[in-house]
Amino acid sequence: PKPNGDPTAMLMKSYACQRRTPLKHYNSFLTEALEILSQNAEYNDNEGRSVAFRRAASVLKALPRRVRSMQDLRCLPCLGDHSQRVIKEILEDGSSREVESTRQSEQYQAMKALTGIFGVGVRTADRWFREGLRSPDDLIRTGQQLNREQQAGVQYYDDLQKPVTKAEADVISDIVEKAVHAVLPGAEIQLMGGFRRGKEVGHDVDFLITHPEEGKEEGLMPKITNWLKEQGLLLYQKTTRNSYLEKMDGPARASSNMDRFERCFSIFKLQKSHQSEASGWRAVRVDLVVSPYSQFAFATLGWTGSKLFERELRRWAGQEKHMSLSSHALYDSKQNLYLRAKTEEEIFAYLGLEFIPPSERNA
Ligand code: TTP
Ligand code: MN
Ligand code: MN
Ligand code: MN
Repeated sequence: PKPNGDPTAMLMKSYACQRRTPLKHYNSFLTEALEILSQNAEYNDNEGRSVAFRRAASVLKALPRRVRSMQDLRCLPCLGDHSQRVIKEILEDGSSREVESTRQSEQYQAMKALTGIFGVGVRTADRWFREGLRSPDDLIRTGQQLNREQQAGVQYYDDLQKPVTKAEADVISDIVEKAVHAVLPGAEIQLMGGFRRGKEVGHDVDFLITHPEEGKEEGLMPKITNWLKEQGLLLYQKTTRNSYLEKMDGPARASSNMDRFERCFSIFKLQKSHQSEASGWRAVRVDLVVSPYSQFAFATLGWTGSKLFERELRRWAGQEKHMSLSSHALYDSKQNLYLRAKTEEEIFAYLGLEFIPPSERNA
């Protein structure tokens, strides 16, 4: 066969933001393995390695069929030696020794349990691991100093481990809509994150809030959280003020993935619909973000994910277009100006990318 005879190989673009990645795909048996190695690299503070495995997994998610032999991988981008070795072993033996020993390792399991606590990042988890701690129970038992966020994380650990269903997300959407409209009529609320990409479950529920009259959204978050508190719907909340100033934060900092919107990391008390269940409610993680109307398209793009898709968009903007993309703005370094956009479609167009709908951003 001709070297370029495989249409799959020819069509596979190297940036995830150039490809369509559906939620359901044909290669979970490989991508789950690569993502364990990615996760483990992250636990070991090796970001480069972590991203490399994640990019390799993402390429396989975009394939239109199951990989059956190494031949199927010819000409595919982003598959380094290490990823190929892992794939080869799985294809030949059914599993990879490196992946299985990682999965079983004490460090991987402890880091997974500890970073699984709301408010605990890799650095804190790693410090605890080196002190001999392995689980939330160990933290309680040894009386570890915890901040307010981590205390809530430990307190609601079991609930927050359980996936949030789409049905639960819809109930939360109704509550958030009611709260927002009670304090600011005319405000617009959009479901973001994994649920916007069509996921059936998530680890939290994400919302973006704005108002068509610029300025009306200022100081909105405390009003929303107060309303929710009065209704007894909040178990925990921490609000951070908007700290974005275009002149100071624009081009220089725009490539950072942390945005500067007014936001609230919270835990909702969600009443269960079936009273037969053992307890009448469960805890659910909810992220609320408020954006000025003029930045809404950028915020929408930035908060839809997936995380790899976002990372690849920013990399594409910087490396291929000399632009700087954030959840606030798109800055063109060649023309020295900010590019205004009202829709996600316009942003893709500025970036010279084909529009990818949210359901195909599951990179
Ligand atoms: P997440 O809620 O962390 O991820 P998710 O919704 O894709 O997946 P899950 O179902 O597990 O909840 O983040 C949602 C999006 O928000 C993600 O694309 C990145 C973006 N985001 C920011 O822009 N800034 C931030 O500080 C965080 C935490 C997320
Ligand atoms: Mn290697
Ligand atoms: Mn989410
Ligand atoms: Mn979130």
